[in-house]
Amino acid sequence: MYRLEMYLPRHVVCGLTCAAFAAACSHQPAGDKASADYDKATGRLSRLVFDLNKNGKNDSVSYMDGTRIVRVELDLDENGKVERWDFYRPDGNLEKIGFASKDDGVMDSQAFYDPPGVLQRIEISTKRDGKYDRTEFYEQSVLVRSQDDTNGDGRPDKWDYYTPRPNHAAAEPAYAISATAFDDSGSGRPERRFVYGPKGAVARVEYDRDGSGQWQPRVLRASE
Ligand SMILES: [Ca+2]
Ligand SMILES: [Ca+2]
Ligand SMILES: [Ca+2]
Repeated sequence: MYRLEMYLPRHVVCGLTCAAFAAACSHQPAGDKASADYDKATGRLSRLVFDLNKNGKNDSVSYMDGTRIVRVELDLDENGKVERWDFYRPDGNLEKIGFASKDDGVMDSQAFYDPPGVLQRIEISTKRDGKYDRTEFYEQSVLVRSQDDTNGDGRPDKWDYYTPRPNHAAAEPAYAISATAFDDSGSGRPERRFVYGPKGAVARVEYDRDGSGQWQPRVLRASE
């Protein structure tokens, strides 16, 4: 995943405010030109339209507060629908990236980053209705936990836990699922969980009905 702020927008911003822009434009193929809009009241730069993949057709829009990038919208396959949104914090660091998995202009996932640019979590709208009902949590870019709101009441009711697999084969995931927990009564917390064995089969079922944090195991019989 590339970091947009590392190359183009700042150059474009600079280009629009200094003589270097004219030189840069001379290397563009024939076609669309980059354009800029300015706030009528303040005169500050508010919007840039430019050709990120340099094929002669504009594909990206950067919303600006002067020289600060607020949000960049990307349509790099130029089908007229945004497939990616980059959001920036006031300090210039990347806050999150939104994606349209169907390349139709409908954002259905958003990946959040901490200030050094490290992935923290991904929120997913599984029904693509603007409600983010699944969240995946990452540590060192590896999935460690996820939670789902399976009944749409706005609260998670299913949790999955993952164990990193640092020596995994290239074609295999970097994690293995270690447990799945459920909220059976609507309490808002895990009450029952499946703990998986090393080969992925359920090794035991545990209960924490009273929310004490003390899980009581129940060993499965062969018939179960
Ligand atoms: Ca283009
Ligand atoms: Ca597109
Ligand atoms: Ca729920």
